[in-house]
Amino acid sequence: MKFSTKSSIYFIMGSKNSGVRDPLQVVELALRGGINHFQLREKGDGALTGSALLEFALHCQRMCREYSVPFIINDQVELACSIGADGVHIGQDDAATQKVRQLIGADKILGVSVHSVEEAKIASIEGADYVGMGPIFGTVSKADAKKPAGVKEILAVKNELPNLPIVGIGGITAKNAHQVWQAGVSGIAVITAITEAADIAERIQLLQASCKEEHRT
Ligand code: FQP
Ligand code: MG
Repeated sequence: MKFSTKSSIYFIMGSKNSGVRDPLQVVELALRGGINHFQLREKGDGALTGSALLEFALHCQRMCREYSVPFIINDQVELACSIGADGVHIGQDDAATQKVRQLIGADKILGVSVHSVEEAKIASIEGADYVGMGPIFGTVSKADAKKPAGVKEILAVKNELPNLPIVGIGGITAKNAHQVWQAGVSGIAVITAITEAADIAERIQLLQASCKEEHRT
């Protein structure tokens, strides 16, 4: 399965990201609202493990299937393989790209976090379908996040590797998303922009509109 290059609202969430709301209900509302990709990112304080994680992942997978939204798992390649997820997202400190590609097979989606043209070239050669780039703005969702990098490096990667889909991440909101689309990304990844929205459907509409208004290719 290849990464769709059409403008994607790429929602990332784990069971601890939904505040007072039920995480599965937030995922359901996001799917109903029209997200295009879903990544299960279960990490940090109180993260589910073992059979509880398996059950949560299977539930998310089932819902994604109902909406024909690719279900991608962050970091945990073994879990992704064991339940037949649609894809995996890994970073520079996670398993090696080539090895993960071998494990998941050619048909699955493989996303790799990169921070430079050099890393993007390597990821692409080693089998990435798309690269995640950020943090573009300041983020509260990742404890070990690097400093905000803006869109400069995204422009450089777009210039060198025009056919490699890029997903922007880090502090993206409905208000600043147009800057990210303008840099030429194929998708914008958000956590809190959706999890903290009072009205999730309305927020997703705004994120979608941010692309239509400002994305000129
Ligand atoms: N881009 C994306 C995506 N998803 C991610 N999870 C990351 C970047 C960050 O390994 P990584 O990946 O650097 O950190 P962590 O495992 O803590 O998320 F493009 F898919 F939006
Ligand atoms: Mg990772």
